[in-house]
Amino acid sequence: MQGKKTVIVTRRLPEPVETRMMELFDTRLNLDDHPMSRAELTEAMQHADALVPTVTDPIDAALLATAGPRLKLIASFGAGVDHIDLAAAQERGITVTNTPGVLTEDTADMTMALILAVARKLPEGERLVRSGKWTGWAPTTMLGHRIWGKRLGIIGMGRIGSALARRARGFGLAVHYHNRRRVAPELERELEATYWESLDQMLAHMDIISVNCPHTPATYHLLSARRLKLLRKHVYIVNVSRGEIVDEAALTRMLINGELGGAALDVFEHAPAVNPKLLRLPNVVLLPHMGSATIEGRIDMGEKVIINVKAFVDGHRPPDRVFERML
Ligand code: 8YV
Repeated sequence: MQGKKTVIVTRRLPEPVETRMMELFDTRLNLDDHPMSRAELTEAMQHADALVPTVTDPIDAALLATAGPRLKLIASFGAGVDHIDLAAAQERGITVTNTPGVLTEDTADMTMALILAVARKLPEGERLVRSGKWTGWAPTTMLGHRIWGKRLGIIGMGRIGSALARRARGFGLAVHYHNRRRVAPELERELEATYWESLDQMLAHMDIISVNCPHTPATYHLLSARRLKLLRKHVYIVNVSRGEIVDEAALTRMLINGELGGAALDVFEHAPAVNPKLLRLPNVVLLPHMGSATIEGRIDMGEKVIINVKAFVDGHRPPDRVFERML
């Protein structure tokens, strides 16, 4: 009888997920949770039957070229797969899976929280109280902007974009969106969303922009320096997707020059490095990639990973397979 398959998990996962993985597979954990070095990832690629990486592990073509003959599955913990070279994996006959669906509501919540945080100056107010310098209420200080009645332009009307649209309506925002494809008429009606085929056109007419599309070669710097210039001066930009979608240097320049209302960023182009100039700007909200960070969400993501690995080792097709052509 064949022994248990070796599954190497690159980061700590919630305890119930790790426990179940230990029961089912010969699971190797990263007990001190350090982001794995290139050498450690190479080692893992050689000894695993299935690798469970996260966004902090760049699985590029050169690393995939070092994979041992046993490695047949990369079951990524997360929805985004931009850290994995899908074409190279496919070429080597390695199946890639992700964890879609289970982090939708949490990430949409975080997007809404960031819209409110930047428009209503939540971190600025918090910093003032904590500084001990708050001298009391005044009619003209800490004034943000009303979001009710404003136009929200969602870039990417997938699961998270749609979940954001549902919330946004509750906050009185007019929902607009740009997507590669117009969504089904029923969904558009339900969301009361206005479709813009031209991203440039949409950008020129919005008050708030939210980035909710995946990072792919086609969306790299989608919000380029040129496109950012199309935005009106009061616009807030919110990004909970991937930093690479926005030209961060151009965005920073515009914020410094007062050409934008503000930005709320959960992700950064060179994460975990953050442009130091951003740190000095008061109208910028900065979070350390927390979009899906709920214990419930992370357990659900782990559950998806387990189902994908278990299906695969049992000889079935894992439910959340990702192919390059799907992007
Ligand atoms: C995850 C994310 O926490 O799922 C994604 O794409 O960006 C995050 O919410 C992270 O990617 C885990 O690998």
